[in-house]
Amino acid sequence: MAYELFTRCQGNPILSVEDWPYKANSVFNAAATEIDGKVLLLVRVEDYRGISHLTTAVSDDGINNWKIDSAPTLASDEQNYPEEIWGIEDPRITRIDELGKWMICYTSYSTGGPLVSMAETSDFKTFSRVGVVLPPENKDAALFPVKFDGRWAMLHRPVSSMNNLRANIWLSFSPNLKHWGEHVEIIHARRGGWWDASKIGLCTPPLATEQGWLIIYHGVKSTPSGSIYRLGLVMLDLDDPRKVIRRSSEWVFGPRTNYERDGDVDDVVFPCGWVERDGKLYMYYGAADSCIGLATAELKDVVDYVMNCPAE
Ligand code: BMA
Repeated sequence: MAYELFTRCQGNPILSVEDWPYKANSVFNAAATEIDGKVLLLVRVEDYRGISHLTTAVSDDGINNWKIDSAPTLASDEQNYPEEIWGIEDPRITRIDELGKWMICYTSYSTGGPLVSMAETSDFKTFSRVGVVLPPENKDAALFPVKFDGRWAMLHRPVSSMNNLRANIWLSFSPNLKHWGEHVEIIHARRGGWWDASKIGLCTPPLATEQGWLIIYHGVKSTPSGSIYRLGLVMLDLDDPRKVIRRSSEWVFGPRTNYERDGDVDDVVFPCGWVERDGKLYMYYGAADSCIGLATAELKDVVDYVMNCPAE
């Protein structure tokens, strides 16, 4: 029997190009947050040039009746930010109460490869760019919502040419959200036949729980017919997120349905955001780089699951 911690929404995929108010090839890998009691997704939209931009979709219940911006909400500004020349992708949103705004980490597709850019907003209508915060090749970045010993912290995923491009998750610190240092590698891709042996990367931004910072990461397995993107859980220490407390041995969510197995890139589930409402986690994920699915779980069950996993 297939057992999964998360339950797919019956209406999946909850968003696809058929819902889009303007011409688009695919909509996927959406960041998520709450604003004015509604769920807001910042969706990666790929146009017919193959270039991505970001567009908001807002819903009262986070499931139905999405109000989608009629034009791109945040698109490349290659005049002022040349690193965005081939598009902006895969955003992660962090609400920072101390600053009274949201910070967005996203991938800019530059001529030198993917890199990490950051922008801020207080309404998801106007945005102000911080610019490039980490050079290529790097992606899958998200901020913590609080400071640690007076400095901000960000998870991200640089790629090294060592070991067949195996890629691991790093943590860095900053006094001002712009200049980053104290880099430390904290979560490693496994080896051999493991589901997360090829590459790993952060998916959802860290969520504070009593037991620690909960994150979902993706693990890639290379197979003769292509890569499979699946999801695992990690708990980081609440006071010192450099410490990994727990990590799931098994994947907790993977491509299973038609819309996850078959698309522009087959066999991909890729969440960039989640929200917690009344103890329930709503995980929004890109499916096969083509549409957006929703899967839910009780936060308590997810925390219990990961706390029963082996210590790292
Ligand atoms: C990753 C990212 C994601 C994408 C995934 C599968 O490297 O680029 O945007 O969903 O590959 O194609």
